[in-house]
Amino acid sequence: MFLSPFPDVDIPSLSIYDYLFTGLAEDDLDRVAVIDGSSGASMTYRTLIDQINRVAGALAARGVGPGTVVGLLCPNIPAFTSVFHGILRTGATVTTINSLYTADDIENQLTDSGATWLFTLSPLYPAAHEAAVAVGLDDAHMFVLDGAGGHLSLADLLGEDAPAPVVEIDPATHIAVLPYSSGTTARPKGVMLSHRNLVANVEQARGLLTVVADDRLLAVLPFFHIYGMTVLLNLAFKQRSALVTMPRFDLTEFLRIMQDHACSYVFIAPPIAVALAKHPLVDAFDLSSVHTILSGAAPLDGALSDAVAARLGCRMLQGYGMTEASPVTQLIPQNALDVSPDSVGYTIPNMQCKLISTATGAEIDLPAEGMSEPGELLVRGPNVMLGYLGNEQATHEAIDAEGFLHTGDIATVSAEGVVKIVDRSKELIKYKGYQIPPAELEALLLTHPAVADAAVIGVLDDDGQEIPKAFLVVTVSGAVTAEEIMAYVAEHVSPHKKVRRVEFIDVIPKSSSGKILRKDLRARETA
Ligand code: AYL
Repeated sequence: MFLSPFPDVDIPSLSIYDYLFTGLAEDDLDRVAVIDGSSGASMTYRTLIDQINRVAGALAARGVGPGTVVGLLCPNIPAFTSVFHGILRTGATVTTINSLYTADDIENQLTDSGATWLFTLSPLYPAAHEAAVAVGLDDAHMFVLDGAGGHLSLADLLGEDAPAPVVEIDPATHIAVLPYSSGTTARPKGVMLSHRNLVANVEQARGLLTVVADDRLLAVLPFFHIYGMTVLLNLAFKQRSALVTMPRFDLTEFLRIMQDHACSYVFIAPPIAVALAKHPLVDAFDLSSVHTILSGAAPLDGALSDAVAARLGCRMLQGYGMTEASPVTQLIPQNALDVSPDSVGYTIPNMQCKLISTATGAEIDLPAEGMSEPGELLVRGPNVMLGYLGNEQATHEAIDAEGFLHTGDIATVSAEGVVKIVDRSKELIKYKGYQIPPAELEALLLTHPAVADAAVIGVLDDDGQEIPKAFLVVTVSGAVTAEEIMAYVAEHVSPHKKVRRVEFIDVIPKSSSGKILRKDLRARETA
């Protein structure tokens, strides 16, 4: 077992609302909390807290409270922050929904999470409404933040001026959020994160990231995903800094917003690092305000990291973790200048880790010097989820009897405790940091009449970024083209899940029990 090299931090036993928003000094209340990157409109902490309480009041008056699950389907706009925390303030649980999702995906999450209320925004309204109708959620249970379809808007709720409820929340057991993750198995599952999980992860990470009140954090990574939720939304508010929101990634707009709003701390996933290192447009903007960039959610190449740092003249950090760990478990700290950009840095405070052999399950010894043997990384700490909603079996597969979460990632660790992620043993594919469960694409491909068998794995594109590739066996040779297959998939899935490469083969390699031998397919790729 290896521990965090940092001393434990105290984790206050508070609801996320009390932890972030109770007892702010007057000076802090007057600070800017959120800036809409597109329009420049801003909101102070005073306004934010007032909105949170009004949203909570309006919801509580409708019976929303402990035990209620509320869906939130909304891109990064300032209103996300007041609605998200407003729902939590009532004691209800928020299930954040990927704003790229199709109506089917939304319906599945609403059903599985048991959501009985839904917040959305007009551009997403058609898909949201279709899903709401399918699960029997009536119009009175749906809010459209900017007002559409005759639904109540955020302005309507704020105008009700209803008092925020008084709720009892046991931080350790009360489920705050239900983001969805496949973990190490096929289907997306609701990840039960308690108020304590969320508070803990901010407390564990903030000393290492050293975000300060004068920082402006660029929030292009979605708040619905745990990276944006914890590292942006919650950590920024704890530090009384300002979030600059962007609803979707567009390189020119991203660069403009960074420049015009003098962003200092920028949070990205690796594909954005590729653009920052290589794209000629970057030179057309003054990015001198940026002192730090943190990449997370997928592997970042060390040379790419160095190239971004050199081009922008900033510090490049990396974080690693999983939705199931709220999410951060390892980080390159702001002040640790000697850590290799190829690594994910040190284990954060209050966490214990293990590496186990993928062959035998035996614990791997730590080296006296140099790097250890590779093994599956196991993590334990106050940020590890309560479990998967309604799925005890998956919970027991993910968290062992000693409380260690099995990450499905293969890592090595140095004598100094620096962790490097070297491979992934689970099936999961990450496209731009988003999860794609291959089994979902395989099931869809099998519904195409010309496809006899299918397997999907992640492969690297020319920029070293992971993309999904399908291996297909066709019913009759020449019955379908790669383009037709890709178009068929694109019609049925949300854009991030599209199949981006196709290869026709004679037979899908399988074990005697019928399991796809993904290793063989991966070996074929690198051969
Ligand atoms: P989920 N390097 C390699 N793989 C990574 C990394 C990384 N830095 N970060 C995440 N992954 C992969 O639940 C890994 O396979 O959470 C892991 O099991 O969407 C999986 O992604 C988890 O995917 C931060 C910022 C952590 C982000 C995150 C991770 C959020 C992704 C710390 O500072």
